[in-house]
Amino acid sequence: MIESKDELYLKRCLDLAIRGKGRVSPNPMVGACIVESGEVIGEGFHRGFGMDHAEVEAINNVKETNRHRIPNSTLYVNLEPCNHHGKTPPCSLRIVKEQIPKIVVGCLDPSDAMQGKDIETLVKAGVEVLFSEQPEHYLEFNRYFVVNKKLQRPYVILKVAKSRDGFIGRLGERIWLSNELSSRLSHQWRAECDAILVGSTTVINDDPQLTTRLVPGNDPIRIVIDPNGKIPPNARVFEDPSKVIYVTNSMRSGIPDVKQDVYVESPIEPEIILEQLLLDDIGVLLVEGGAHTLTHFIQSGCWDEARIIETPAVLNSGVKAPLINESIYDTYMLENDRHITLFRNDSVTYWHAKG
Ligand code: AOF
Ligand code: ZN
Repeated sequence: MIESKDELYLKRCLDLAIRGKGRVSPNPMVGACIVESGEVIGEGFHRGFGMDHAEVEAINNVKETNRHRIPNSTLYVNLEPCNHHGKTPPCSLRIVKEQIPKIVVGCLDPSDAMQGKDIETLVKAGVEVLFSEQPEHYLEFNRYFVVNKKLQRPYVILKVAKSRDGFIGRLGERIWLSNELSSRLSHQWRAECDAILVGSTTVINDDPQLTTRLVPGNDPIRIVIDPNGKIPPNARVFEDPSKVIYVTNSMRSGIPDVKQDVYVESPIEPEIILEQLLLDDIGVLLVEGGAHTLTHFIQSGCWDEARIIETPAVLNSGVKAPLINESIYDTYMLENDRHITLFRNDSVTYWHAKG
């Protein structure tokens, strides 16, 4: 039977796992700890896409003087250990080889192909396997990964900055709604994603760079949707060395010849673009606008989270912010005057716990 101390060690796994945030996608964030006689003798987490899995890191981190304790220990891990040869060998084999007698798991792997199958191998090898009583908590923690596996598309976050009276800007004018702090928050959101997507009107109107220059972290891939090939070749999104994916359904000359750029001729349907992006290992995507692009994603149902920054500015006229018809998930203030509201798309939720 699972005891409350077991759930505490599983929570510890999440504290470890979160250290991989922004580095492991489209893989899950996973942490593991090994406990013997009430003492943690090894801990580890998945550090980056393609790197060792958490269980292997935890085993490798057990000190030489403690290795003899491994065959009496319990291994805790927030996700079902894998049983396949992917970028790394199966963790289940290593667990059996190390003669770990018992494991406690936060949740099953959400992939249809794997769910529970990996555990079977361990059970057959005589390993005792216990499960958390709150698997939804661990699924929620890895909700990006769950969406990737269940829907075969990236986890989609919509970002909207709007004026107090509900406008996101005016056509033909570059209106600055952010202040220093909210810009930094937006850059932080970017850094936690694999890619940022904008439509052609945003590029023509605002000429954004779409980098994370205000915070430490990786620059995500920039994705530009330009159905009719209207973006000028000297737009700033093409300047930076990080990769640009340019999606159009009308190939034309005049687009800048930057080596890292990938040109995709595709129907401009969110479902089709997203399916392709996951194949390119983009597990989490930030859609930054403008109104047309955001509305397209909202109408297709292909979104998971929306983050709205409401600023004190009053514009009186302009492009209306898109409507999100979901209940508010969370809300907080940034300084005294920026209201942040978070929405979740309940129709694509496979779990019900709040993270
Ligand atoms: C991780 N990290 O700590 C665990 C994972 O291609 P691979 O070999 O890295 O395998 C990735 C899959 O392994 C992943 O989709 C998930 O099903 C499983 N468990 N993955 O990246 C980990 N434990
Ligand atoms: Zn593994």
